[in-house]
Amino acid sequence: MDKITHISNELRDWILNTLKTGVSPESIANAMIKKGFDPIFAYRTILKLVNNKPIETVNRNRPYVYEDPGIGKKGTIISTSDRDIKVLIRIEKPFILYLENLLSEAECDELIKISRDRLIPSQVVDSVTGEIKTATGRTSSGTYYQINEIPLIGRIEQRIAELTDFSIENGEGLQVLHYRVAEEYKPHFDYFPENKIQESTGGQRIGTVLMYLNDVPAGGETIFPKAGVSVIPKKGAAVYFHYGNSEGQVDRMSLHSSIPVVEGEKWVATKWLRQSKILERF
Ligand code: PD2
Ligand code: ZN
Repeated sequence: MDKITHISNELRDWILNTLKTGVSPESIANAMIKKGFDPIFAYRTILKLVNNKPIETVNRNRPYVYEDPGIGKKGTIISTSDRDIKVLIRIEKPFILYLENLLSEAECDELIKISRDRLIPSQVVDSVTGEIKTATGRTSSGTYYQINEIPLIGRIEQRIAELTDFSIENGEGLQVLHYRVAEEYKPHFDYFPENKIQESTGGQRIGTVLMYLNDVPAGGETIFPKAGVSVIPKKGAAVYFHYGNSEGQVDRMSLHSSIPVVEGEKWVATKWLRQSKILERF
């Protein structure tokens, strides 16, 4: 079949927007080639759109540049309109905060209660293709909520927005996860592969708020292996980690996992934050 040697205005706009989000020109050219574009045409087109700057990305091979996120500029007690949250541990590289008192005991119990009947096997984003699929590395089950689906969710979302300085629109729907004994989530990054970043859905993920809904008798820690950090689940506490900067780089030090539960069960709620507002939701 003949290779494609022209681009529509829509594709041109998409490429320009995607370049702005920090995706490398090389990845876009490769995605075009995969879709049937003539390789020389794809590279020439992208080269023109980046004004003949070198095709190799400006960011790719440079070390990640750490920037203090909004939450990092606040003090050790972060007051939101309905709750004071305490920063107990702060790690700079990768950026991780351990936060006490993000949720009340009653909120944790209620989230577990409403989620129990709607759990389905968890899925993962393939780190190469970006496809969403079930995988042996993630044996938990979970459920998603729409933004402000019920007053409890809306209240938590408002609190997270005040805590992090990311607007509610930058947040994906809250996810509640359940792990039984031996269930785990193997090491992964929360950010997307470059070729799966879409401006209309908020661009790259750059921060995660992981809230612990119960105390786990044994196992179930969240581990950051490259940083040598192990977070022990505590009901109502949370860990915030930040792994994307204004240059579109992502921090590979943010690799993390949930190790197998040894005794009891583990419940968490996750709020992923995008670099811009999510205009299209599913
Ligand atoms: O449940 C956890 O501790 C955990 C660990 C790593 C959750 C996630 N990642 C996640 O939801 O992305
Ligand atoms: Zn994760």
